[in-house]
Amino acid sequence: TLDLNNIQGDILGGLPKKTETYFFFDVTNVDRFKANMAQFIPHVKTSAGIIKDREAIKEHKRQKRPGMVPMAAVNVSFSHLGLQKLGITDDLSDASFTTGQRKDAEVLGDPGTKNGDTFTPAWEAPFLKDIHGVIFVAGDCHASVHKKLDEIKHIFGVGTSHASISEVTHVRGDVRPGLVSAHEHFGFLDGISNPAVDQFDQHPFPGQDSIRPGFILAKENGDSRAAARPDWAKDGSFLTFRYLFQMVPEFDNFLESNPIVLPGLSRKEGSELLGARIVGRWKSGAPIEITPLKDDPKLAADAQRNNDFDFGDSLVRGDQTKCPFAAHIRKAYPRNDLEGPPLNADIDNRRIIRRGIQFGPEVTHQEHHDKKTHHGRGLLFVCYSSSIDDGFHFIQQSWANAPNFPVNAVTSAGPIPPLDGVVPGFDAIIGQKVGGGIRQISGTNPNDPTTNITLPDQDFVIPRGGEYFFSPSISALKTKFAA
Ligand code: N7H
Repeated sequence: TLDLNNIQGDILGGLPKKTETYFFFDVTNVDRFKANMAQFIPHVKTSAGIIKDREAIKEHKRQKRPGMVPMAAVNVSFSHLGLQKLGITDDLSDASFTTGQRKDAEVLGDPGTKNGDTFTPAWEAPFLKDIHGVIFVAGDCHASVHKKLDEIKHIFGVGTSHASISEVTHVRGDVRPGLVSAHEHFGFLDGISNPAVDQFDQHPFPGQDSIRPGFILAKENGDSRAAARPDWAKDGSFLTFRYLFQMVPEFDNFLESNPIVLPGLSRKEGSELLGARIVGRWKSGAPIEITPLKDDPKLAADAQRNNDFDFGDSLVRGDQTKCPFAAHIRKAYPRNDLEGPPLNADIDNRRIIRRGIQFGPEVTHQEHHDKKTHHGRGLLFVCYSSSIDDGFHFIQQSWANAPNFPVNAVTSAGPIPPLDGVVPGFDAIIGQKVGGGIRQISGTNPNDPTTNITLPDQDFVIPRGGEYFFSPSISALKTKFAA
């Protein structure tokens, strides 16, 4: 069984949060840092702690107490540069992690400039610097998080002459207000589909795939790289952080300008349908594979049904009527397109656990009127897996950015046969065009599935920073990172 007292809480379960601050730091004095870590570690929220917090929240609701349970939970994660700084030279057996995201950005397709062999992504300045680690604090409100973060900064002497770390930058995420609190900035309900992890998620929802813990946690059952990894890596997980800006008025304008024309649909409904077909779910969260032409908010709100689908044999038949092959959720997790016949491929190693949070303000009247973004907003994208190479890096490069995928996808079980005349195109949400060209997707019109639609030159999601980290177990924090 998993030792839930030894695993950081954001990985399994997720830190309960209305707001979250990511504090990126460099280690400036290794000896002092290791000494400070001994004081810091008791603050780290474990997966067992998360279960207790959930119970407290449930009890609070059951007793109909007002407001929210005051809460602030802390986790910590280190980059490859951070490990090097601390003199930890073990190879964690993940090329993306070792390379670091700044150097990986060209392969990911991030915009940037090339000077000779050197690619510099068009990121915010702090993310172009070396980052050793990130401490993140999630909580019920800004006051709880500030207070906790101040305590943590105090432990490391931040800003004083005896500091052991210095701030590189910090970013704050906030869930959106009111009725859209669980929705991301384009307006779609998020956080519906994550894999269930054996031994932790006891009661998976219908349609929620169970995976062995080793696909998320290093050196657990299922980790194909276990043998190559040092013992202390056990029960740690790689954290991918991406600072993703979303061009919301531009996205809305694209939908408004290109409504899908179908008998009986108003222009507005045609625009909503286009959005749903780009994502694979309606804004409510209802999957279009189950309800292709009309939203179904009741279905969306029902956790027993809202993830209970696969794509049937539609890929084999080349049929995009219900869900385009390039819909974001189909590109990022193709379900039985690969796992079903004829390939029966095992893609559990592509699964990630997503833990993002929104940042930035709501769209203003002015932005809506100008159809143009004036204020930065988007997603602090975070995901966990026991390999970045097999998880985030692969999904971004080989699925989202690859116009042909899943047609002609080559898996360990063989290739998918080509379909006459159908090129699925990019993932319109996160697919990046890598070196120019136009971005197209097919299958947005259910009545005319081979017609391509061309996406605007400017992507709707723009990466402006990021890094790859490793979130060690509590015992590893004590033995390798503290003195
Ligand atoms: Fe995505 N969106 O609003 O369109 N994502 N995503 N994502 N995403 C999902 O099923 C979104 C991003 C995955 O299991 C939903 O929980 C946005 C990256 C995966 O069926 C919505 C951004 C990567 C899934 C969005 C963004 C992924 C998924 C449906 C960036 C990895 C699960 C809600 C700003 C490379 C698929 C849900 C499944 C779902 C959106 C980023 C991957 C609405 C706006 C970078 C694996």
